[in-house]
Amino acid sequence: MVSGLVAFRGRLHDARTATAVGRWLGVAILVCFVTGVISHLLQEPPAWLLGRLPTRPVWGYRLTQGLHVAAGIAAVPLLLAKLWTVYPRLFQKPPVRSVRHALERLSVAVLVAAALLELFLGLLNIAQWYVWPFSFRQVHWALAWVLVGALLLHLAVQAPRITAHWRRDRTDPDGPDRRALLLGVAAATGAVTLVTAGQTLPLLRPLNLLAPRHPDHGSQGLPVNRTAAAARVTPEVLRNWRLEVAGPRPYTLTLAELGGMPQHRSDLPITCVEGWSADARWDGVRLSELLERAGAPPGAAVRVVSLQRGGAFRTSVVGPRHARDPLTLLALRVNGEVLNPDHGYPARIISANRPGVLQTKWVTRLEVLA
Ligand SMILES: Nc1nc2c(c(=O)[nH]1)N[C@H]1C(S)=C(S)[C@@H](COP(=O)(O)O)O[C@H]1N2
Ligand SMILES: [Mo]
Repeated sequence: MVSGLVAFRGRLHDARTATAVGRWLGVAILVCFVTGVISHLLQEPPAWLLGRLPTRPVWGYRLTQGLHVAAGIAAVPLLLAKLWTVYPRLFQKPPVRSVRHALERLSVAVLVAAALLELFLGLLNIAQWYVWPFSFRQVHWALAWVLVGALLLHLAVQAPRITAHWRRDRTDPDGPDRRALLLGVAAATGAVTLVTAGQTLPLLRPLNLLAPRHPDHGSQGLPVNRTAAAARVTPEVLRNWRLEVAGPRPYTLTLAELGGMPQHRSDLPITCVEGWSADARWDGVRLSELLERAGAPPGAAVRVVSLQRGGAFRTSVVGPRHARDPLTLLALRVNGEVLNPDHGYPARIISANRPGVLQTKWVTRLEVLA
């Protein structure tokens, strides 16, 4: 190793430290990956899955997406610590010793680049900073597979070292330097988790200092991601609102007629993919009753169409189980008040164990799907 890097030798940069930090990072990435796959499948279920998506537990998606974002945030200090630990190896000389060595280094380069980019995109997304021209979700999804593939390759290549250093070496005990480093990394990881997890964990709410969202800041006790103004749902657009239900026996309802139907109550959280979630009390008409009235067959799915003009979340599909679930409402009220325009006045979908992006606001049309 060249002399300029001497300061980077020593046990803070050895395989034992790299293994210790690496396994925490590995756990965080694994949690992100598994929960990310779940989130992706819920948002864009393939046809075979749509009819099988579970409606319980009602807090399922809240848990998995809360974990996804918390583990992603925790991975940031872990990744930085890991890179700092292996730093001398990233700049070793000569850069390439053999074909095998070149391939190994190339896989590490892919791993580092994918990990940095994936976490960076995720952070920008939870800050709602959509500065790129591409679809966040498609890129985040594709990169996740690159990252996991490169990680598995890395684990395979490094397996002998990892197993050798998994346990503490009794002949070479952790000195105060390594203990201090690992403690510092653990403290930093714990701290960023504590000051952001309050966006989904009610217990940690008072500590929610850094998360972009505070679940109880916002009108009617809920945050708003897209306002009526942003969706161009103006008073003129709302003036002649009707609910159209298209199916074997199509019909149309005014708001007064909808309000005259039996009203039901659901206590359900909204869980945004960006990691915040909040409980709310919803009142409205059961989706299942609206569909029955249209003569929908029992296993039918429904397309929900919003008044919103354009945009990816203008429509959503409610799968058969959710369509039949007594908790799924076309909600007219939230937390005891008529929905305000930002929360989807006059009517929105609310359902259990589903991502927030599918809880379509400003609903004007339901289409029974064959
Ligand atoms: N029509 C429509 N519905 C929508 C959205 C949207 O952009 N357009 N955003 C969704 C997202 S991303 C979330 S998290 C929830 C948030 O609901 P809230 O604003 O009432 O809290 O609404 C969903 N419903
Ligand atoms: Mo969302």
